[in-house]
Amino acid sequence: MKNVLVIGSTGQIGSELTMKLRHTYPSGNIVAGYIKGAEPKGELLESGPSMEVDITNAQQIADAVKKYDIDTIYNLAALLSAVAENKPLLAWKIGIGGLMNTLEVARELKCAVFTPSSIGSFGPNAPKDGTPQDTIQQPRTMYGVTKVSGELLSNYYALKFGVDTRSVRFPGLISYVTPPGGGTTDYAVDIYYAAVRGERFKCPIAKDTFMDMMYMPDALRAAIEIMEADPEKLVHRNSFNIASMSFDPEIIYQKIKQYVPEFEMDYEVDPLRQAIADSWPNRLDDTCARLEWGWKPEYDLDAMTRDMLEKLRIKFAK
Ligand code: AKB
Repeated sequence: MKNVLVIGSTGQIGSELTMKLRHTYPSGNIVAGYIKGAEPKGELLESGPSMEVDITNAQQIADAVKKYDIDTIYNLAALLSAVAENKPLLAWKIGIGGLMNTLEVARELKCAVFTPSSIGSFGPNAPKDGTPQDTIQQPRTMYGVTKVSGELLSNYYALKFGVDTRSVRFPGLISYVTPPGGGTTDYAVDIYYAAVRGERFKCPIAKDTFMDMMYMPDALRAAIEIMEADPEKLVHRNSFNIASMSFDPEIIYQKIKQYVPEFEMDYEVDPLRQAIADSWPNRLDDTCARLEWGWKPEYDLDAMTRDMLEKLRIKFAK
C-alpha cells in the first residue's frame, strides 16, 4: 500500500485514518476524498492531497485513482444506523450504490478495497454473547442490510474478479477528535463530552444494554493491519469480527465517575436507538481475526477513559 484514496475522509473515521495513513506511508499519496459541504480543513487539508470524490459518482472515483496512481481505496462513506433508519433510500444509495461504484473502479484499475462492516450486520437471532465469526446475519435495520449486502458484494468481487477486498466489523467507535453523527453507539462518545463539560448526561440507551465498543486508535490500527495482512493466511475477507470491550451505560458511567466523582447521569431512552441496540450482539468473538492476521486491541475501558478525559480537557482548554 503506498497511494491511498480515502473516500469520506472528513467523517468520524476518515479524519483520523487519513492522518494516520499519511504518517504510516510518508512517501505515498494519501488522498483525502470529500464531498461538497464537507471539505477538509486545517492539518487534514495541509498535510496532503485532497479531491472531491462523491461515492455516488463513479467517474470522480476513477479520476482520483488515475490521477494519483491509487493502489488502495478506503471506502468510509456511510450513513450511521439511526440516520439510515430515517433515510433508507439514501443509506442504500451510498452504502451499496457507492460500494458498487468503488468495486467496479477497483476491478478496472486494480486497487485493493477496505469497506468497514459493523456489529450492526447481525440481527436479533444471532447468538448474543460471543457472537461467532460465521453465523446467521439477519439484521432488522437498513444500516445492517447494507452492511451484510456489502460484505457479500465485496466477497463476490474477490472471488469472481480477484479484487483484493478486506474488511472488519467495527464496534461503536470512541474518539475525542471528530464526533460521530446518527449512530446507536454515539452515547459512549457523548458521555465523555458531558463529563468534561461538567454537564449532567441524559443517556439515550437503557441500563443493561451491552454493546461492543472500541477506542479509535485500535480501530485505525485494525483498518491498516487488515490491509497489510498476508493474504495467504486469510481464510475470511469480508468481514472480520474485531472486539476490545463491551459495556452497558452503567459500567461506563461508573468508570467515568471514578475520575470525575461529581459526574451525574440519568436515562432518557430514545426508542429508535434502543430498538436498534436490542437487536445487536452484546459481544463479538474475534478469534478468527486474532488467528488469521494477529489482531489484538491495546485499550480497555480504563485506559480509554483516562485518555479520553485527558484529551478532551486539553481540547476544551484551548
Ligand atoms: C452505529 O452506531 O451506527 C455505528 C456502528 C456500531 O456501526 N457506530
